[in-house]
Amino acid sequence: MGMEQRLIASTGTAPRTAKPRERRCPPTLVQYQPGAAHPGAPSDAALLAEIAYGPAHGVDTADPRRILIGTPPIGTDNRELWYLPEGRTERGWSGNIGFATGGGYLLAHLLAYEAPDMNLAALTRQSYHRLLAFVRGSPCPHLLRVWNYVERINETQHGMERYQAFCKGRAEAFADAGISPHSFPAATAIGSPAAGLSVHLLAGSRPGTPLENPRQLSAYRYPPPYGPQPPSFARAMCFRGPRKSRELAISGTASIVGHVTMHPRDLGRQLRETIRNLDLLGDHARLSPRAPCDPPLLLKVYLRDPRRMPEVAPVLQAWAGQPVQMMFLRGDICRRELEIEIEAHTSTPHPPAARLRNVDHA
Ligand code: 3EB
Repeated sequence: MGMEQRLIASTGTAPRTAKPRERRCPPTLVQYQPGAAHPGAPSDAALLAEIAYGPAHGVDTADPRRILIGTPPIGTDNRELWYLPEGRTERGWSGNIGFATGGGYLLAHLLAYEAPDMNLAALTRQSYHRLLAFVRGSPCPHLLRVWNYVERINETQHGMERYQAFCKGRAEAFADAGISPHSFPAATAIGSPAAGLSVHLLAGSRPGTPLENPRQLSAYRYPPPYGPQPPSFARAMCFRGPRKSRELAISGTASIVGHVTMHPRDLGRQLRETIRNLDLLGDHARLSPRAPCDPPLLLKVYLRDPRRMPEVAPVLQAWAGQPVQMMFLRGDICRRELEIEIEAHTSTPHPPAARLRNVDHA
């Protein structure tokens, strides 16, 4: 985390503190920063979003860039900052959709509640209809990454798990919008006791390249036992970041091989299986093994049981190497037997790391 603060300092007006051997990498599109959300509005014009995590979902009507997600932090507070190194964001509200956009990216979000005449499937379909229409009508019509937070995701209702109802509504909205599985975004879907359905997304002016994991069946091909409609997401999305960096957004990844849950309720083994899945996705896109000058790897870890965090952190730290920014959140994974889900993000500067390594070794 210290590293990324230095990076920001080195591009701003602050005095240069770089030591001779320190690497210079450009500021990244997204970063995790320890600490609670600022009480006031962020002053930075280039900030796309400031996402904080706490006991409930929330939005800030005064500043649509600020959202609160109801998956509480484990250990330290963390904020997630989406940031354009150059340029200004425009922002506003369109109905219940809050948005900020700039430099070819769009961050949009929505928080909606079930009602007597609107069950979770219907609410999800309606919410996605609105979000997809808004994205399609914007200068950034290509979905890259979506986060979904679903109230009581593991409960059964109307003979269906609520996660399945969510998947049904989402799949119907994608079908209605004419979005085929080959254009599905990377995604996370996590449960919490927090009231409401919270969806936030990143979209771009240019499409990304979705990636699948050869070790896992594509989620959109999961067979019927998992629900009437399979989940609508890609395992990862590769896209151009600011200053031509290469961004890799890896979806929530769990201990699933093929379509089968491995090591039910065994956190230690699930962690290792999840790492194998992350490794394989990373191999595709050179996430792992990591070159010495690769930019920070961001890991967001959702745990069903927050007390297990001390077992998980050192394993991930050892696997990832330095530098890594880790955020631990308390959340319910969409299959009851799953204890852990991990999402990741990396940014590789342009020109590629090879040139930066030469500088380092000079
Ligand atoms: C899985 O691999 C685990 O429904 O959007 C991970 C990431 C999972 C995203 C989603 C679900 C979703 O099936 C669950």
